[in-house]
Amino acid sequence: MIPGLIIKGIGGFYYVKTDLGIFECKARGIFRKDSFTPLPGDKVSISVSNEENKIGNIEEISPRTTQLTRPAVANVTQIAIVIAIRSPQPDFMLLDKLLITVERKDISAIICLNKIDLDKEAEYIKIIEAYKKAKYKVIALSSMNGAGFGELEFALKGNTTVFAGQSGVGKSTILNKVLDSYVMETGKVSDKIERGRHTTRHAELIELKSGGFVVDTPGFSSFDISGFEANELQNYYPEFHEYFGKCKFTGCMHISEPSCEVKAALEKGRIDRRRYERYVEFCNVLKENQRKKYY
Ligand SMILES: Nc1nc2c(ncn2[C@@H]2O[C@H](COP(=O)(O)OP(=O)(O)O)[C@@H](O)[C@H]2O)c(=O)[nH]1
Ligand SMILES: [Mg+2]
Ligand SMILES: [Zn+2]
Repeated sequence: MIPGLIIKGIGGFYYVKTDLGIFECKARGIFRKDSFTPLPGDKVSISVSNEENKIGNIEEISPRTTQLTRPAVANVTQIAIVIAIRSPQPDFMLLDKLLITVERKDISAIICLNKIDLDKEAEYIKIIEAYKKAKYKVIALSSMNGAGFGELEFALKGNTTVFAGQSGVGKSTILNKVLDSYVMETGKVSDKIERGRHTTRHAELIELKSGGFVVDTPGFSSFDISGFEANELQNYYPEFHEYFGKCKFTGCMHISEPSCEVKAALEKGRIDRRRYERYVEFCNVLKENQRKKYY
């Protein structure tokens, strides 16, 4: 048996990268019986059935460190959430929901702020500052003039990074530029009807020359946060962490309680107000969902 990495799965075939090249493999019946499906990103052992034609069988799958469902990829170490300064306008609700989702897993997040060439007034600086307060790395990019790509490539090195974010923000364009030899389909923002054809339906790990892998995704316009209760939400805000246990009330949700250190930090400008306001909004939605569930 030889070790490998699943880089893509299509119609029951898995493409496994090994030291001997890429093998087209099937997963043995045993996985199907356990309703366990191999995923791109899985570290596997394969048996070689035909070395010349690079045909093999997946025999074993190593335990996963992480598992994403949309896209279905295993062992992702980093999510790059891409937003554009305009065209389309940044959707900060979506950005924060994505960040919450990433915080709930053992994966780190970076924010790629693309299309800064369209930002003549350098408005993007404010976005960088807001999210720096939230402890996130923000990389300002322009796929048009190449700004920020050195920093991006450094951040990608050695990671398996999934690119997420709204359709049209420039994910595929950024990846094409990073990979330069690998051509992915990119779409115009107006090509809404064509979207299906412009998107990568099968998650694929693409190897970087500098080490590491990237995964493009089709992008989506909305989704809901769910699966946890309102009082947990604060855990997914890195900028709140240093104040935990310092508020007057145990179980403080940092909204209307007196002597709250999070709110004190907000007044001092150490927490971004807009992001805090979205926190309150999400909290109310989660509370409302709980109320509906129990009464
Ligand atoms: N001005 C400008 N346009 C960009 C930039 N990056 C991408 N675009 C354009 O934005 C559109 C959508 O890009 P695409 O990569 O398909 O977005 P995706 O849906 O996120 O993969 C295309 O027309 C790109 O040419 C950028 O940095 N600046
Ligand atoms: Mg795309
Ligand atoms: Zn508090």
